[in-house]
Amino acid sequence: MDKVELGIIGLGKMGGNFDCGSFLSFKVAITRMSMQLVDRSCVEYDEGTPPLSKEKAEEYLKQLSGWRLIGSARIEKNYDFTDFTEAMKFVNRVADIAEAEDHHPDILIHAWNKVRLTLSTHAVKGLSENDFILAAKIDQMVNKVI
Ligand code: HBI
Repeated sequence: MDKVELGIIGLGKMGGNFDCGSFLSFKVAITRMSMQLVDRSCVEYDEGTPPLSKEKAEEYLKQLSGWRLIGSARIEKNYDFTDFTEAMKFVNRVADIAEAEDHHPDILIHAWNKVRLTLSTHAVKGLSENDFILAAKIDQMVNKVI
């Protein structure tokens, strides 16, 4: 990362028409890439943004715990609770995180004490970094509560 930044700063000093806007968005992209998913925030995607490749999704999955890839278009995790009340408490905590990030999982509460969370991004018609960021924040919440 240092090398990339130094290269770009070097280019700026060389003169010519250096585009500061592109430089800044490049720097933001590089900074995001080097951050842990859990420390990042969900973003809004422009129309036409492509979904993540299966390879990239598998790479991000390594930062999560207990989530699995379904095809290449969604990730899923199943939870078992002692009873319905505990399942509901969990779902409400997930709802708070989802609202704070403006990114929302599909939530299935079934068999009175089980929850299935499914994440995908409607805007990209598949998986985006938002899905992994939200999943990482849900994992962190679970680890804090237990
Ligand atoms: N949640 N899973 C998911 N996917 C989306 O594309 C999505 C969302 N929540 C809110 C939302 N999109 C948009 O309304 C905002 O990002 C603007």
